[in-house]
Amino acid sequence: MTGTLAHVFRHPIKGHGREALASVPLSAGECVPHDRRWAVAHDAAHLTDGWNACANFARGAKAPALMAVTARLDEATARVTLNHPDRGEIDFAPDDPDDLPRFLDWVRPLNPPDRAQPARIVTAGRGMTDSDFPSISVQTTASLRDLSMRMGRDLSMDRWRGNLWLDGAAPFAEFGWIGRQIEIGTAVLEVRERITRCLATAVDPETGHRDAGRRLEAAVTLAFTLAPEPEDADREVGRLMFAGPVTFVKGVVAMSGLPPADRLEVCFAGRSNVGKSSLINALTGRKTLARASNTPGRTQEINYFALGDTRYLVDLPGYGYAEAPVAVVAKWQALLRQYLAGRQTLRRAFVLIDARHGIKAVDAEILTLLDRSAVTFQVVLTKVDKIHRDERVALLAQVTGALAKHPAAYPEIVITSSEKGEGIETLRAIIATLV
Ligand SMILES: Nc1nc2c(ncn2[C@@H]2O[C@H](COP(=O)(O)OP(=O)(O)OP(=O)(O)O)[C@@H](O)[C@H]2O)c(=O)[nH]1
Ligand SMILES: [Mg+2]
Repeated sequence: MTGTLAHVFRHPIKGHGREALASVPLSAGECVPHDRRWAVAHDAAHLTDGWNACANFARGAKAPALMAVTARLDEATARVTLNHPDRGEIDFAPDDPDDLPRFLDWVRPLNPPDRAQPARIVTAGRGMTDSDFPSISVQTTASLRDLSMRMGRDLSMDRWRGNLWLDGAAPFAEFGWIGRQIEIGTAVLEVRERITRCLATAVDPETGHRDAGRRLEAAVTLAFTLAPEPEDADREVGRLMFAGPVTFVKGVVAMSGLPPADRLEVCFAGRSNVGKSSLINALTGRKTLARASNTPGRTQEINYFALGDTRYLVDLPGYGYAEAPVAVVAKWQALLRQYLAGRQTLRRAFVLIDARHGIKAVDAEILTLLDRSAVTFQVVLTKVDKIHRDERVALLAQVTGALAKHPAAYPEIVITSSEKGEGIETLRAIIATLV
C-alpha cells in the first residue's frame, strides 16, 4: 500500500513534552534525532550505564499531568523550552547541572506526591525510547480515527508518543506490518514489534487529567468491526443517490403483493420502535417519507421506496413488542419472516439495534433466520445520541460478541443517530456502492 507521512514528532526529554516537526532526517540504526535525548530519572531508579527501561523515569503513565507538557529543543544550544498549562514556561539546558534545581522545582508539582520524585536528568548516547534497540515509533491516523469512533469522542493524537503518523492505511492494518518495511523518502524502516499499550494514553493531553482509563484498552481489543468512514468518492456517490428522487411505491401486506424483483433492494429490520422509519427519513433527508412514531408497531406493512431507479429501500414492520391485536401482530410477523427468508433481490438486510439495549433474544432469532436464509445482514446501531459516549465500548463488545455466532453477519457495524446525523453518510455510501 501507499500512504503519506502526516505528522512527525520528537520528545527531547522522555515523558516531558512533544514537539511537532515539519521534517526529519533519519539515519540508519538511529532514533529520530534528539528524540528522548534526555530522560528524568526518579529517586527510586536503578540505573545502569547506557540505555535504561522506562520504569526508571518520570513519565505520563505514572504522572498524568506530564502529558500536557509541550517541548521545543534548540538544537544549536541544546536548550529546551517546556510549557504546561499549570506551570507555565521554563527554558533550561538539560546538560547543565546548574539548571537542574530550577527544572526540578518546575516539574515537581506535576508528579504525584506519593510516588517516586524526579531526581536527575540522564542521557544514554542514544534515544531513550522504550525498546532496548534504537527505534522509531510509527502510528496511523486511520487507527486513531477508528478508535475515536469506538470511543465516541475525538481522541487527540497527542495521547500517543509516536514519532511518525501515517495517513492512508486501513484501520489497524499496522498490526500486520511486522517483518515488513516502510519506505519514506529514501529511508527504509523495518517494522520490528508492536508498541505495547501505555496508560499514558488514558490522559487528556490538553489538561493532563486521566479521562479514559480501561475503556480505551477495551476499545482497542474489540473485534475490528466498525464500518470505516467512506472514501470521498463513495461518500459523493451516496450523497448524489440519496439527494435524487425517492418515491413511495407501495405498502405490502402479503408476499404476492411485492413489486417485481427487478432491482437490488435493501431492507431495514429491527424491533418495534428501534428507529427503522426514522433512519429511512434521515438517509433520504425527507422528514416524513417513512412514518415514524412513538407508538411501537406503527409500521405494519412492508413499505417499498424507490431510490432512483436502481434500488428499493424497504421499511419493515418491527418485530417483538407491538401495540396491536395479537392476531394482527402474528400476521405481520409471519410476513416479515417470509420476506426476509424468501426475497431473491434482497441484497442486504440492515438489522437495527437500539444502542441502549444491544442485541436481545428477539434480535438473535431474526439473525438466525437470516443465517439460514443466507441473507447477508449488517448491524446498524441506532439512537446512539441517547447513550453516553463512555457506554459505547461495552455496547460494541456485547454486539461484536453476539455477532460472532452468526455466519451471515457482515463484518462491519454502523453506528448511527437519525437525530444527530451520525453514520448517515457512511450508510448512504454503503447502500449506494452495493453491487
Ligand atoms: N433520540 C433519537 N430518537 C430516535 C432516533 N431514531 C428514532 N428515534 C425515535 O424513536 C421512535 C421510534 O422511531 P421509528 O422510526 O418510528 O421506529 P420504527 O423502528 O420504524 O418503529 P416501528 O415502525 O413501530 O417498528 C420515534 O419516537 C423516533 O423519534 C435517533 O436516532 N435518536
Ligand atoms: Mg416504522
